[in-house]
Amino acid sequence: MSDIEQTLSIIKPDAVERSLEKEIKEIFIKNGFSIIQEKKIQIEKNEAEKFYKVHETKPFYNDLCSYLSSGPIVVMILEKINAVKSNRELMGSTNPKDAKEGSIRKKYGISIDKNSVHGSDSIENAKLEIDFFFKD
Ligand code: 3AN
Repeated sequence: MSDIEQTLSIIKPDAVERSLEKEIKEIFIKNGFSIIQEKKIQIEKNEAEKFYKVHETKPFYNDLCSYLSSGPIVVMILEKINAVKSNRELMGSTNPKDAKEGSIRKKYGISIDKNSVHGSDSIENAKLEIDFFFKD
């Protein structure tokens, strides 16, 4: 049995800057996702640090947080059966060079850091990430 799930997606600054927001949303919709909520925001670096806390020991943490807070982003709650896994497949590998043909990162990603989209990596993290951006 498969469950309807929600996952958090972010269209990152590199993609918003290149006006890819509409195209990327269309890809989600064509692939069966419903966009339940969305907002365009710019976050402060300290908020990015909280969001990416799991990566705080990584060498790229500081640059990653600076980048996510460097410009507007679009955060969305996506819903679909098996949304978490389905979104990870649709996004492709973290490094666009390794991402499979037809994936969002293959098509739009510039580099491992400017990889155009974020997607939750587990059901638990999806819940935490949705709360992070959408709990009032
Ligand atoms: P994903 O976004 O595919 O789940 P994670 O969770 O391993 O990948 O990494 C979070 C983010 O950190 C990635 N989206 C990417 O922007 C950045 N990142 C991951 N690995 C590297 C790296 N080796 N160098 C620079 N940035 C990285």
